[in-house]
Amino acid sequence: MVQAWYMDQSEEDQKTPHRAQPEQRVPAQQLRELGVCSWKLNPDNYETDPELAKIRKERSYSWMDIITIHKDTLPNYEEKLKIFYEEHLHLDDEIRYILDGSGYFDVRDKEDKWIRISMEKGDMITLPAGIYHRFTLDENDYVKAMRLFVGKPIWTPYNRPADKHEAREKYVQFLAQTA
Ligand code: KMT
Ligand code: NI
Repeated sequence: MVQAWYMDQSEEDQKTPHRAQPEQRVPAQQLRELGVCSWKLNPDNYETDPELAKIRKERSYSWMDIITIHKDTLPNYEEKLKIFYEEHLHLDDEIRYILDGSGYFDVRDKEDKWIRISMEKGDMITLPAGIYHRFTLDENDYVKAMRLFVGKPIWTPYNRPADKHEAREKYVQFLAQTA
């Protein structure tokens, strides 16, 4: 299971864990109530892995590419990291599978508090359309991730506030149902 915890209030270095004190872990069930699903897979044979193939088929994750985020490999590294860490939403699900390295996805809970999800090699996650979130590298400064998509990818981030989008309104309704 992915490890997740509530964040402290400090705005310093985004790459550090920022665990609230005392520690407040977030179980997978609570993430599911936010519409966040996760899986643990074997990334060493991702090209032939039947488990990955099954998830992709069942959920129509037909499109994929692989992104490597490291200062020497990603063009406009600093600028992209900044964009990834702006609080935003998308009109579609954001699906990521960590093939190597690690990083953090932060999501807002029902009370608008930040939950930090630690993503390590073998972790796959789906963030639902309309959820406010952000991404950062951790102190290892490196991640290689598969990006999956239902249909053709649309990467557009809508920075907060973006409450008038239908995807957001639908997501808020979804949250109310699981309250
Ligand atoms: C995103 O949308 O935040 C990214 O693609 C970056 C991270 S992929 C691990
Ligand atoms: Ni995003």
